[in-house]
Amino acid sequence: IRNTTLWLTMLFYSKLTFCHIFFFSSTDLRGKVFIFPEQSNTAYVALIPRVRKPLRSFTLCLKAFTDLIRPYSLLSYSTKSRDNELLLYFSKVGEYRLSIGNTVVTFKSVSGVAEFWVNGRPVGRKGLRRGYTLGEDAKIILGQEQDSFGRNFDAKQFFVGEIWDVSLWDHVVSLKNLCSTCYTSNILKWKALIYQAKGYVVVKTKL
Ligand SMILES: [Ca+2]
Repeated sequence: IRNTTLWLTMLFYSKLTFCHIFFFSSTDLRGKVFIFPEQSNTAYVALIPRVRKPLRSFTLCLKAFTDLIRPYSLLSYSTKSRDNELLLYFSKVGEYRLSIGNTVVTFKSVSGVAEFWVNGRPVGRKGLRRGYTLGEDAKIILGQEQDSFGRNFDAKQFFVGEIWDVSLWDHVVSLKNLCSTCYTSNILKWKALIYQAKGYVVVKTKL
C-alpha cells in the first residue's frame, strides 16, 4: 500500500494537469443535496463522468427544487466542438426545455421537482434527433449554462435552489425499473459521485 501511495504522489507532482482528474475521490451523496444559495456567475458543480465515452443513448435523471420563476439552467453538457450538446433548461413556470444537438423539446412539468428520462418514458423520444451521439470529452455542469466549454456563465441563468439524485446511464433505463435502479447509473452515480464544487455551493442533508 505504501508503494502505491508513493507512486501516486509522484505521478501527481510530475504530471499535475494530466493526472488531477484521477485524484478526485467519489462521495456517497445519498440523502444529500447540492444547495446553490444565491445568484452567481461563478458558482457551479462540475460532474466528472466515471467513464469517458460517446453517448449514443442515455438516461438522465435528476431532482430539483427552486423558487425561481426566471429561466435557469439545471444541467449543461458541453464538448469542445459544441456548447450545450445537452441542456436541461427551465424556460418558464411549468415548462422545461431539453436540447440535444440541434433539437429542442419542450415539456411540461409540475414546478418544484423535475424528473425526466430520455429515450425512455415518459418524456423521451418525441422529436429527438435519432442517432445523435453526445461527444465524450464533456464538461457536465450543474447550475450554470455554458456559453463556451466550461466557461462564460451568466448569473441570470444560474440555478438557485437544490439539486439532488443526479444519475446518468449510458443506456436506456425503463421507467418501471428506475426506482430500484436509482443509484446504479454508470456514468454519473449519486452514491459515488465524482464532482468539483466551485464558489458558493453547499452540500446538506435533504429535508
Ligand atoms: Ca448563457
